[in-house]
Amino acid sequence: MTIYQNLIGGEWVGSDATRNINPSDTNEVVGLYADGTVEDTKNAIAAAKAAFPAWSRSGIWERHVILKKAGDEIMARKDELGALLAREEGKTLPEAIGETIRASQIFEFFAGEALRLAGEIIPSVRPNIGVEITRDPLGVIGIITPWNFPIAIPAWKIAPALCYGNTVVFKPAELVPACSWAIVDILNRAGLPKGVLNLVMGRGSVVGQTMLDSPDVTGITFTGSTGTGRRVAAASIEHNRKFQLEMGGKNPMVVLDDADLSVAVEAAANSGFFSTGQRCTASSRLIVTEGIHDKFVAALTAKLETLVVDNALKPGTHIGPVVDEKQLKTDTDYIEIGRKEGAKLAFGGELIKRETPGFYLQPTLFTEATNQMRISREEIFGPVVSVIRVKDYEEALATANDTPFGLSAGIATTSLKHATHFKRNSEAGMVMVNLPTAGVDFHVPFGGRKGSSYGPREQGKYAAEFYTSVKTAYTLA
Ligand code: UN1
Repeated sequence: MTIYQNLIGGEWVGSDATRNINPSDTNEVVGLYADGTVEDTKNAIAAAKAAFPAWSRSGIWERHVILKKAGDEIMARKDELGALLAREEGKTLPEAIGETIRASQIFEFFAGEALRLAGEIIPSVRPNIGVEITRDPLGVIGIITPWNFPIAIPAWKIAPALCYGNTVVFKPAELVPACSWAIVDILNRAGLPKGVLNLVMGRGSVVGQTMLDSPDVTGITFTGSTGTGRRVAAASIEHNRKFQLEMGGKNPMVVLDDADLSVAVEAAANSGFFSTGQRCTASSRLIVTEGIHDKFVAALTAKLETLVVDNALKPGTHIGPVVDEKQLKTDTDYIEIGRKEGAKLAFGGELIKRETPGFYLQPTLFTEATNQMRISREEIFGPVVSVIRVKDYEEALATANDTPFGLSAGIATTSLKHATHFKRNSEAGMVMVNLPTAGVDFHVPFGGRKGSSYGPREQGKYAAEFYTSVKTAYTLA
């Protein structure tokens, strides 16, 4: 089998490989991917540092052309890359193709942003002095990505990093190196100068740690678990380094008595269970007012009965497998915790066998949960959702906000008054009205509050806040 290597200073290197397993069919090895060492990571950082001066001064047309070419190739290969994504991560083929299209759109967006770089000219308060405000690139950006969006999250970090003139050391999650390798290969062939984008696949404890320890990494953008996020923060403070964290969620979806039942059920089923519930934007707390509670639970349960859990590549599959054995154990442990805490198991909870051996788990719905239970407070990151019954809108809003997280929040209602009040008073970074809490646009800001996020927003033109440093220059005329 071919070994997919790391890209360091424009050269493909590395041999010690790790196997990437298909969670829909654990007999299948998706590929062999290089296992980066401390030395590889140091070389990658040195290459990125050496490439920075020239790339930071490169023309905006050159950046535009490279990012556009990458976006075009990803779109042209959406079916093939989507299938690769579905094989390595386990989301369904339509979801995986959708994510690949999103990655392409992100490159197209930042190809455009490269041509729109601008600053401000402002008069000084002192006579005969002009003030210019511009944005400089940060330098070497360390990019650390999670396994649940193997192509979109790398795209939404790599594209802005390059657009604003930074160089990159990129470490994808160990479980999903295939799509990362593919987009690095695409960008490399699109004409990036040597050392501008370096790929170091491998373990967090080796590659990630070496990035954290290096004073030459001037910014780190991280999406992943809260625990690792805290380590990124602590190490970055040590180096006075800029950092951006996107961590967990325990996103609420409020369903009010006046909701359109089918809109509420569709939004809840999508947010809670699609992509196997493995999205930081997934909704795992359904906060439902008394008048609609029983009708809503009955309709959602009926909907869950129709959802097919099977091999991600099989036509007709709605929910693919859980990503790996470790995550499956976390999910089943939480199902046990929910039972012990006294929530009522209304649907699912069991492992299932399919034609191919994989990590298949039924979508699982608890009812009669309270907001104080561990299943309502801790991020599970699987297809496990709790329904919490509340009296009225006021109690629903208070319950929605009573969480250590603050990424996304939803409300299903036909009341303009409640929708408006919820948009204003939700303590989340993103609020969705009559829509799933997950599934975001590529051209507008993404991010949360409280325990979910730290630092500037990602995506859209707001991405510049992280990937650049503002400069204020005064000139005596
Ligand atoms: C989405 O819901 O469309 O890790 C994107 C995550 C998020 C991305 C969610 N950073 O799930």
